[in-house]
Amino acid sequence: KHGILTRKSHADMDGKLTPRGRRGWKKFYAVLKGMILYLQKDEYKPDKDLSEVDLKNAVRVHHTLATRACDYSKRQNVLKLKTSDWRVFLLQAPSEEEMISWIFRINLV
Ligand code: I3P
Repeated sequence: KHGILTRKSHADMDGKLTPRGRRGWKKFYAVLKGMILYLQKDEYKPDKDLSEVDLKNAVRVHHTLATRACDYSKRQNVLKLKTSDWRVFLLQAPSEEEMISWIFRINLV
């Protein structure tokens, strides 16, 4: 599965809140492949190698819980990812349908 997702980092690897200055929203081209959600700067190209930044932004979604971000109301169609290493991300999808589809697919991994 792939598509546009806009990400906000809420908590870091240690479970501590992401500090100010790194809490902004950023748009990515997301690709879910196997157990990894790649958040890429540019559109998916099958033959192109991932950049170092793309690899750094990739999230292992094994044992990651995706839910609708019910407690976040500033934006629409936002899902919440809680990873097995205690990171928390908010991801905004372009539509409710897309948000539900991402939640479903991530929780299947
Ligand atoms: C953050 C940025 C986010 C905002 C966040 C700010 O600043 O303005 O858009 O979240 O508020 O800290 P920075 O880019 O300097 O990290 P919202 O869009 O959800 O308001 P927060 O600290 O209350 O999460």
